[in-house]
Amino acid sequence: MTKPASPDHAEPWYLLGAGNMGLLAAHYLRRAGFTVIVLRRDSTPILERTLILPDGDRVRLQLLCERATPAKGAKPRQHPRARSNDSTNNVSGIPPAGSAGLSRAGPAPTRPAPIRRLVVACKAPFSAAALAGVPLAADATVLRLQNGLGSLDGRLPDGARMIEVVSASAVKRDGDRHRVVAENETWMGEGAATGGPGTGASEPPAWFATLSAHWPKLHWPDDFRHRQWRKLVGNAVINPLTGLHDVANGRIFQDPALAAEAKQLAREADRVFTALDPTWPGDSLPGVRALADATADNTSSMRADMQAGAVTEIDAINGWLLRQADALDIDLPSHRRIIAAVKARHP
Ligand code: KPL
Repeated sequence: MTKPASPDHAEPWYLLGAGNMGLLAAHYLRRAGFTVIVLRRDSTPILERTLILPDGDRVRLQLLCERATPAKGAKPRQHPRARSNDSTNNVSGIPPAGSAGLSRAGPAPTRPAPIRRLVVACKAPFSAAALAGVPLAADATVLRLQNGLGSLDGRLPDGARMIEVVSASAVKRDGDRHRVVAENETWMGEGAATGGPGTGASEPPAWFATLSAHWPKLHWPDDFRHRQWRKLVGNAVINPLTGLHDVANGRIFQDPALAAEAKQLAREADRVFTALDPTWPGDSLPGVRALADATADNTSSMRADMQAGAVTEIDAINGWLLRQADALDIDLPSHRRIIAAVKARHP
């Protein structure tokens, strides 16, 4: 019987949403020695994907999968600590996960073991459906790696610890390959329930130090909330404008009409943030412009969704701002208009 690398490694991380960012998180978690198990609605046993890192290195990811909810008549989902070590989660071309979570020990439980660590990386509008029936432990730790805000509010057990993840990294899908275009800063911080605006006052969990040694540029900053809001305003300006006008991010500030709309959207967002937190520095536009310039050739995620005829994340991004504004009795005419325009294009 092999032992996990440390007691902290014994608890596997489950992943909901094995898309671009979910796979990148899975790769870093595995590099840090954690077991990662993908939760799926179908019975795929192993998910095979290739991650191409910025230096051209190819990482062949083979991730164990489990059904998020057991199929009728199927054997109950086993806790991975009770599963035999057949090495199937250990052939990814990245350093092995020690034997974390894959020992031969222990009898099969008679009911699904509650999940204690979960990464939610699905698109925000699918959060409710993705979480339905997932047996989360009352004290589960949940990493929310999604655009926008509020998509998990009211959807987790009361005792769960939700940690927000904001990443400036970019990954592009190309068939079964996922190309990491940029490995940029990633910030983690406490979810809304425990962290006050701009405070980021909490301590990181014990596993954070292990993970940050393997996840490049991962931080637990004191001003997490402000960083999260800066990302939100970037998405609230760039995503709907690029989606509606079907342009790359860099086009926004080259086109005077789009630049004027961007200015209005940023200004309205600043009014909301300032009302929520008087220490908010305001003047978000230069940061939005810098983000658009830094990702000039990118197809924003909302543009990609609209090109694919899919539902967008507008409700979690601009919709979140509008819900805050409504509660504060602030009018956001530009956001209202752009939300309606994007939603009119939803399938
Ligand atoms: O996060 C993004 C997105 O497309 O969702 C930006 C930063 C706008 C990059 O395209």
